[in-house]
Amino acid sequence: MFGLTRIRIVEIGVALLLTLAALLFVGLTVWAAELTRIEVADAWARPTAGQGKMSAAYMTIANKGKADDLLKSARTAKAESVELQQATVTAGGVMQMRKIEHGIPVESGTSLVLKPGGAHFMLVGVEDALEAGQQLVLTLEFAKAGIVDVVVPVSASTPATASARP
Ligand SMILES: [Cu+2]
Repeated sequence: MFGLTRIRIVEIGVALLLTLAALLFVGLTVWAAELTRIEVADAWARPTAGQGKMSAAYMTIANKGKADDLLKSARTAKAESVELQQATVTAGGVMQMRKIEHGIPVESGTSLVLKPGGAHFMLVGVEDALEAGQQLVLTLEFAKAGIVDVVVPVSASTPATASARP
């Protein structure tokens, strides 16, 4: 009889441990999700011009997680490569674009605004022309959040939903 009781205690102990493990797993999953939460809004990309094989994409990337992150790179099936670029206007009024080499930090609680005249994605080697009304999928890679796929509508100018935001 004593033996049975001991087995019972072991069973209860195992059940408790499994419950604790399950709770810990759920807790860690929630914690990891909170640590890295990237939200993208107002994405759009320019149509290609004529025979041109270039396009640019813009969006607002909000880091709503608890950890600082880094936008490392981007890619799309529609282009040979996607570069992070910074546009600047020289004293002479000439627009220049240079490649951003080591990604762009997105600190916790902040938003990275990629917009015409500022930082943006440059799509290089776009084989099939992009026309307004189409869309493409841009795959972003973050140091902590990992892969984030963004559906990007092609539009000739900043969509109304994008400019309406503060
Ligand atoms: Cu550019």
